[in-house]
Amino acid sequence: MANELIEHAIEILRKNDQGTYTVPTHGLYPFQWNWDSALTALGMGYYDEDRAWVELTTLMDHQWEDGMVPHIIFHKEDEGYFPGPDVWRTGRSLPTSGITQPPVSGFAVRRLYERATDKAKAAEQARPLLAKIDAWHDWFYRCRDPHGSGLVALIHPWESGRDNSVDWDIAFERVPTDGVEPFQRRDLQHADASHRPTQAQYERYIYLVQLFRSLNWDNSKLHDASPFQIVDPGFNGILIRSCADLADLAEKLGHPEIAARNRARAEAGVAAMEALWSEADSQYLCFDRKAGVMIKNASIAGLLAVFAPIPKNRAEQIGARLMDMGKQAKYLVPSQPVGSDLYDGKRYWRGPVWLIVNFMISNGLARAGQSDVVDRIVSDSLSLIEKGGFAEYYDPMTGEPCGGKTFTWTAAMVIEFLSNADREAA
Ligand code: 9WN
Repeated sequence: MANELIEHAIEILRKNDQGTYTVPTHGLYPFQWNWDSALTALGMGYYDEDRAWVELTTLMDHQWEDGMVPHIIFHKEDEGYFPGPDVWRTGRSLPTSGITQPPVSGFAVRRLYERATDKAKAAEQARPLLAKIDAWHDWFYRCRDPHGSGLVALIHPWESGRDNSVDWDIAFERVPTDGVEPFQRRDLQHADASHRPTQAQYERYIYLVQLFRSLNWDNSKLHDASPFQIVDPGFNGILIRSCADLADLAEKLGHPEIAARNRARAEAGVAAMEALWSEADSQYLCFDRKAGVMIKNASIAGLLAVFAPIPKNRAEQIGARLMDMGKQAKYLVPSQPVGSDLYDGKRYWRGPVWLIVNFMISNGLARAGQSDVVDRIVSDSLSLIEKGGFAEYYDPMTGEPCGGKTFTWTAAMVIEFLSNADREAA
C-alpha cells in the first residue's frame, strides 16, 4: 500500500511539473506559489534530487532587490486565476505578486542537503541559495518588524497562507472596501463556493492589494500603512525554524557570518514568542499589532509554532493539547477547533485539515520527542489520503476531500510521511 501511494504521489508531482517549477494544481492555481514550491521540493527530492534543487532555485531567482520573495510567480499568462499580474502591477519583468508567504525555504534547503546522496554536489546546489534566503530573512525583520519587537507581522491574509482563518475576522473588519475596483473571481469556476473564502473577504483582499499598489510596493512603507498587521505564531515559527536551519547549514558549508546572523535571529525569535503564549489555551495565539490586542482564537496557528525550536515544556503542552483535540476531531489537525463557534469543516482555513500543516506540526513534535501524537497525526493524514485521494484539504470529521484535486504539496507530504524521514531526523 505504501509503495502504491508513493507511486501515485509521484505521478501527481510529475503531472503538475512545468519543468523548472510546479503548479499547486492545474486550473485553480496555474502559477508558482512560494511555500508550495519549497515543500514540493522535499517530495521531489525523493525521486529526483536535481529537480528538487531546481524548484527552490527558480523560486529564489524571483527574489526582489529588497530581499522579499513573492508569494506568486506568474511564469505564463493564464486567465484562470484572479488576481493576475494586471491587478498586482508590481512592475517586474517576469510578473510576480507583491506580498510574501511563509518562508519554509531555509528548512527545505537544509533537509534536501541532509538527505542528498552526493553531498559535494548538493553543497554546490545549496550554496547560492544560502545568501538569498539570508537576505529574505533580513527583509522580514527589517520590513515586517520595523519597530524591533522580535516578531514579524503579516500585512495581508494571503501572506499567512491561511487566507480566511477565523484569526483575521475582527481585524479584517477594519479593512474598508470603498474604492475596490470591480472584479470577477475565478476560483469559483474550479472549486465549490462553500469550500472557499466569501465575497466580502475577497473585497478586502483586493482593497489591501490596491492600497499597497498605490504605495508602489515600497516595503519601507507598507507595514506601517497597512490597516491589517497580524503577528502570527505559526508564521513566526516557520521563520524562526528557517533561520535556525539556515544557520546549521551555513555553518556546515563554511559561511560563518550567515550562520551567526541566522542563529541570532532564531534565538531572539524564540524568546519573543513567549509573549504570544496563552496558558489558558495551552498554545500560542495571534496578536493584532494595529489594535494592540491578543486575538482570542485558539486556531492551528498557535500549534504550528511547534515547528520552531521552542522550549521543550511548550512543545509538551502543545502535544497534550493536540491529544485532547484528537478526542473531538476524527482527523487531526483541524485548522479551527471542531465545535468552536466559527468552525466550518469544509471552508478552507476555518476548519479543514491541511497535510502540509500536519507535516510541519509532526516534524516539530518529533524533534521534541512527542512520538504518540506524531503517530496519531501521521496515521490520520494517511487515512485521509487513502479515503479521499490527494486533495487540497479535508473535512476533519467526515474526511471529505475539499478544494482542488490532484494537489502537489499534498502529494509531496505523503511521500514525506511514508518515507518516514521525520522519525529519522528527530
Ligand atoms: C492565495 C496555493 C495557495 C496556498 C495557500 C492557499 C491558497 C491562494 C488562493 O492556495 O491561497 O495565495 O488564491 O486561494 O490558501 O496557502 O499557498 O496552493
